[in-house]
Amino acid sequence: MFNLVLFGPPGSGKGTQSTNIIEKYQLVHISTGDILRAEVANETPLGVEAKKYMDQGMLVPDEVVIGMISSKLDATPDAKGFIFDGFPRTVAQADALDNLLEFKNSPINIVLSLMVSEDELKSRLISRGEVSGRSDDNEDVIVKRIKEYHAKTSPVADYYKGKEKLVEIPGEGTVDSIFNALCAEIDAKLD
Ligand code: B4P
Repeated sequence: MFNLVLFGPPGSGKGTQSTNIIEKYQLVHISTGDILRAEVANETPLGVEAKKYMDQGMLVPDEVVIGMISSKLDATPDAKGFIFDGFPRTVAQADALDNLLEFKNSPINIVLSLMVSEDELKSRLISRGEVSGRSDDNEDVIVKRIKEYHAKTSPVADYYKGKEKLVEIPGEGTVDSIFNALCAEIDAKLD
């Protein structure tokens, strides 16, 4: 199995690059953002609860997100591997993921961290908001999401650095050039 974490701040291109990576490497895509948005759209109890946090640019509580990941892993026992997009977003989530994967005897192989400046993040998310209709893509909420990232998510990079799994990739440039840089790192790990 090959397990990859695509890491980075909101708007760094995790969703964009995951789409290309799953196609090339046949990995199962697990995006906590997509799962949560589907729960919100279906107005499930989990979605109603999660929306309160998402609309304010805050992270959804760890226990909710970890439970979702655990069921997703159980639902695809024959996967060749997983790409985790937008998860883990706290050190507690990173710890829980390591524990879940230990049961499968298949640890995280690599964590690719997309590096994008704050001005570029804001401008991408504001542009996306103009077409996506996402309730968290407006300027006020974007600023809060970036703040939440610095407070709770950036320590996850140190967690993986300590395990020698983190590779930083420049996340500005064309989608294709960034994709090529990601593939070079994945291929080097697969060899
Ligand atoms: P996510 O859905 O993960 O949202 P994101 O971080 O904004 O998106 P991403 O980085 O994937 O950006 P994208 O590729 O779309 O999370 C949403 C919310 O859900 C969170 O705020 C939180 O509340 C909740 N949540 C999710 N996971 C959670 C967790 N684990 N724990 C707790 N809460 C959680 O790119 C953005 C834009 O940039 C797009 O418009 C794209 O076209 C553009 N773009 C991409 N690459 C580009 C490039 N190279 N050049 C120019 N533009 C580019």
